[in-house]
Amino acid sequence: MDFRNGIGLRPLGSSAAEFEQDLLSNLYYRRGTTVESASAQDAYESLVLTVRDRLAERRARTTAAHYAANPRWVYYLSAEYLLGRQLEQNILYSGTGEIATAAMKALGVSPEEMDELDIEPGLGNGGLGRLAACLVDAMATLDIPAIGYGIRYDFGIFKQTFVDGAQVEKPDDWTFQGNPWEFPAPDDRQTVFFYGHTTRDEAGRTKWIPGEIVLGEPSHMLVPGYGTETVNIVRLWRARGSESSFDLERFSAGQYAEAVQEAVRAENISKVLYPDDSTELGRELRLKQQYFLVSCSLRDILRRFRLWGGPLTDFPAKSVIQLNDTHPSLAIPELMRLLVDEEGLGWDEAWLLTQRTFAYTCHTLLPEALETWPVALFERLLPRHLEIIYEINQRLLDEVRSRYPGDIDRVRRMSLIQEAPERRVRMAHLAVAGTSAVNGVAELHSQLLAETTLHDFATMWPGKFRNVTNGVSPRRFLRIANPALSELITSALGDSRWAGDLDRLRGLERFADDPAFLRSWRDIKRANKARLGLGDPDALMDVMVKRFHEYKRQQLKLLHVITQYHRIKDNPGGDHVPRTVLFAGKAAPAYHAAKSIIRLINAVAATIEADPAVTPYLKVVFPPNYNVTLGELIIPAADLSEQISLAGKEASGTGNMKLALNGALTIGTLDGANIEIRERVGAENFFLFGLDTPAATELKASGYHPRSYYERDPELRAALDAIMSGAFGGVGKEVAESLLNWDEYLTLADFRAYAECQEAVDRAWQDQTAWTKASLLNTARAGYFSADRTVSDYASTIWHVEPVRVTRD
Ligand code: NBX
Repeated sequence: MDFRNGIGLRPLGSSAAEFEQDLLSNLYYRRGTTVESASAQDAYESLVLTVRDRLAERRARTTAAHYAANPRWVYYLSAEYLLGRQLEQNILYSGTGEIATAAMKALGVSPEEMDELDIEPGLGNGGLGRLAACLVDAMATLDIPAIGYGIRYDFGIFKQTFVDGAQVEKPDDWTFQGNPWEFPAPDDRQTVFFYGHTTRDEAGRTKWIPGEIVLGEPSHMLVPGYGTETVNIVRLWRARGSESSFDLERFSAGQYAEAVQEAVRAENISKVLYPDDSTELGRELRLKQQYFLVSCSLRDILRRFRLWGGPLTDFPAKSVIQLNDTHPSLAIPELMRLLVDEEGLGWDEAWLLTQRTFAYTCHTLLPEALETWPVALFERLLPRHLEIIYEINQRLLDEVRSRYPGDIDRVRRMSLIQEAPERRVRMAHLAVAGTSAVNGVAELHSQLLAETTLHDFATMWPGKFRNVTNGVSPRRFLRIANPALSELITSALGDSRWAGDLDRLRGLERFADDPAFLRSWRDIKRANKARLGLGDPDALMDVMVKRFHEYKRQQLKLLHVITQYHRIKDNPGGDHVPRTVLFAGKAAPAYHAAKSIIRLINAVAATIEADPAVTPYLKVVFPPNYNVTLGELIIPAADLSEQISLAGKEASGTGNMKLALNGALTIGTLDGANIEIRERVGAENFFLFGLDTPAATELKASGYHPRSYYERDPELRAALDAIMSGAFGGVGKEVAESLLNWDEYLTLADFRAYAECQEAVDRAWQDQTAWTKASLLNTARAGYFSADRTVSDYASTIWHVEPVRVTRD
């Protein structure tokens, strides 16, 4: 027996009988129950273990191959991962579909029942978190040696419920039943420092004397590649108090709360995922979270580097660390601290190694979304990091001064420290300074970053700036979410290789004028609408799914819904195209304007529902708690994809890609990746409207008066008047007032163009053959938006990494 190189493993069986046998073993030996007394949860967990074991075997071989290759690794640092349910994906990736189904049948449980018990880890807010999940999936699929690092929050993104139409948040205790997908690795725990002060030791090195010490305990989930043997991992850190954090003396004295307060304080660090930055709550804890992630992950990365030996100067040759936005950007001063204070390297050498190791992805253009932290907070929580940041800044600004002598304003603008109204650290500037590549997430976004938000840096270091357009997992969002369409595509193309090579969808274009094929295509869309079960499957399913934010302009869609409602009321016998308008998404708990829009949508939906003259033509639905699982049900059912953000505001969007891939036609502005989608699917298969970025900028600069649009446009006026006069249960007046008086995102300016474009949608819908052809062409030409392409772009232009093939034996 050879225990090394994974060769000592006895391969798990691939027959149905062997799978059933293993399932029973897991039921008996791991769950400690029997077939007779097994609950559905027992069956589910045994099934998970049986599938997981097959991936764990691949994981062992992957590790062996990686050890042998000693490759350059990709470390993806992200505060968020929205992984979605694991069971169905892992059955697909492990190739156990048929045998697992047979075993479930033998056990008397159904796949649907098992999927229901498979809880989605909601460890993210929205696009950024889901992108992280799509990218780690694609890295494994492309055989790239990679680890995703993140935080194992006890509570994920809140559960959204509606009470009288208003969003009410409930905690998401996602591990209440445990998490059978996870491998705890307590022996790899790390120690994390907070607070305290710095001193110098005898050798003149800086030492950080902490005021609080917390443990980080990792566990990992498997990330298999599709159509390959590679299984990577995401490693998630959970905070714990140290052994001495429990105060036995106090406990014995009956001071129960005091006895555990230190442990509670430590564990609070990974207690809950923060909603996006529209909330002011818990700022200190949030910064603690970020440093906790960074400190644990960097120590783990260095531990791994040392497994192979080699001088620290080789570190960048063996590791590239991708920062998913600025949330993990403390990794830059932390690596400097480790190299200079702990490893004794000189500053200049450490700085070159650091810059060569890191790359930074920016996901926003909104200035208010660029993270800054009060200097005073830094000074208390991370005193050594503040010193390091000052040193980085000093050297950065020296470079600026020598490149642009006398340009004091440029120095002020580029500083890592914002001076007024309060001294704050600018994390995006830190991230640009400390990395060798900075990328936006769609062409327009990358261009605007270099022209506006990060213009001074792009001028000084033009070579650092790149674009990597986002992509989505074709497995999760087509193969798994849309099984009927997948089967049709597979039978049309002759095989299922498209799921690992999405450009193959191009082959569908041959069927664009094939009436029988188009009929099947349309039947599947109809069946997907019926499966979703919200509204008439023959109505046009008009879908807007995304986080609620004023820049995304759900309010624009709502004004159009109200206009439609008025048109139907005014002309009850008219030739109206029946539509189901579906909204889904969450608002940050403290983002009151977004919550008002949600409440108003629900009120409008109720008013319409109560009006029998209108219901045959118009229905508004708003299923609560949009998440990856619900997205997988909604996206395949969509006919129309709403991507109507104000041009220049949405970094990319990824829902837009998922919807196009599932054959929805887009109605959208020239924003984010919409532009690239339109270029690829063809302008004739895309409904374009609205101001472009230069026009929007100009309109704002020349003085925007939303009220003038209200005064000039009778339908717009009627919609806003209806809200103001209380037509929707008195709800939403603040929404209308904000639009009339401020309208930061030019909703009213784009209203007429949007309404006219929607008329073009209605006309197009009348010709079902032409519509279906456009739907098919959207799918056929969306291959570019595969996360596999995104990862291969990162690999060739930023990471410079090579795949490592994992063999079967
Ligand atoms: O990242 C999103 C962008 O808005 C999308 O345009 C883009 O497609 C997507 C992936 O690149 N950003 C995003 O989801 N941000 C957050 O969720 C977020 C979370 C925490 C926070 C700030 C933003 N503090």
